[in-house]
Amino acid sequence: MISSQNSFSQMEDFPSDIVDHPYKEGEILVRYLSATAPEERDLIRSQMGGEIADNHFIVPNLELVKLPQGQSVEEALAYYQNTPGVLYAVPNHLVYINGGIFPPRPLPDNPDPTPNPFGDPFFDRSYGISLIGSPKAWEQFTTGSREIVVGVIDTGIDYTHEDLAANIWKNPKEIEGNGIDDDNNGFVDDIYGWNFVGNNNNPFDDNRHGTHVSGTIGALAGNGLGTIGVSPKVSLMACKFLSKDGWGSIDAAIRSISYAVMNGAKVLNNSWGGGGYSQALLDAIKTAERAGVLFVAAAGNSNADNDKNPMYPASYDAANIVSVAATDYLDQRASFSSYGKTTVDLAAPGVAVFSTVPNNLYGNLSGTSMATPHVAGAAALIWAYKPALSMYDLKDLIFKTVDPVDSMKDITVTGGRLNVFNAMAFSLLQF
Ligand SMILES: [Ca+2]
Ligand SMILES: [Ca+2]
Ligand SMILES: [Ca+2]
Repeated sequence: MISSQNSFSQMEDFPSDIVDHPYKEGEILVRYLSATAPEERDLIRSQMGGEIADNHFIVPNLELVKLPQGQSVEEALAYYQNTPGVLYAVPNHLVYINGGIFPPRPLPDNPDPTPNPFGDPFFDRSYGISLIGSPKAWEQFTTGSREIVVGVIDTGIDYTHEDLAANIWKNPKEIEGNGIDDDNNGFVDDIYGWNFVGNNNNPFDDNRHGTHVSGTIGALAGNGLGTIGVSPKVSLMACKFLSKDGWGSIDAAIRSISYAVMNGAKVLNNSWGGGGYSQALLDAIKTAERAGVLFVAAAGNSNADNDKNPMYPASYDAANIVSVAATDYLDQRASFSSYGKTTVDLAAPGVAVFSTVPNNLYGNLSGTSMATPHVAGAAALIWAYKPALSMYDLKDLIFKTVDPVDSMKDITVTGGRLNVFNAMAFSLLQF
């Protein structure tokens, strides 16, 4: 039943850092000034032989432009960037998952096993859920709410998994399998989310990363199976934009953010990064901010100072972003975890994290990818308890109630590791 013996060797080939910021050939992202009329855009595009490949973005006046055969991205950027009416033109950068590293040694015994409140057989392996005070929060405050939607922007989710299925978001206004876009949201038969890699309605996880992240946010409690997530009741929306091998493009990330925000997600889990600075992605995150959506992002696995070497999207300057470092079961910094006194906010458990993987299996993975969903799950649990909290107040609450830990002192904004119980207890005093 435990899948830790399964091989997943392609993960070991992942680059720890990408210096040259790869992008997709044959297309770029162009944002026009709002005053540029549609016919002017058509003219600008046609003069270079470009065509609209996609414009279903939450960012107004943004298009993915397909370049004509033989035209380089550099040529196209030079043209669009120097054309009146264009706000900016940027490459369609590639990004990758920030986790999936197999722990170098077997999981040690949980140093402080919390009595299992629900009897789920492997809960004591998910040490991080206890370390951040989740069992006390469930006992004293809430076990969460299906009303809170978390967008898992990742490799997809095994939405049939025995320890997740009852917490998977289902589009309430869409009728399955009738070939009609019943809720008129631009996506036909989108029941669990969307697959932005294959552009279809099946966001099933063909990697394992997204399913693992999902279990940390919201594996089911009290079902006699597996483990328990930080928010045992929640709605997990599957926005698949990373491929089987863990890579994705900025345009698909923006479409995922657009879909999640427009379909009711309050928290976005982003266990991915890379690709350098993209104004288009930042604009999408800022649009999510205006919708009151929290954007939780992995700090990266390069053991780097993000203040000097930013990891995007975690390092963008947007007030809804929470950048998450990884600590282990003793609150030591994970050897791979990036950090940053002004750009990385707090830590959460990210070493040998035990969670769900596809096909009703479970396994341990490490990465800031695995730390990030502890924070996203905490945000969902707090919001279930205090739904009127603004996104800014929620973020502030999480930051000011961390457990201070020596390993994060002076290398993160808060100097501490997430404690969801403290946050909820403190919310009684302040809100
Ligand atoms: Ca639909
Ligand atoms: Ca339908
Ligand atoms: Ca369970």
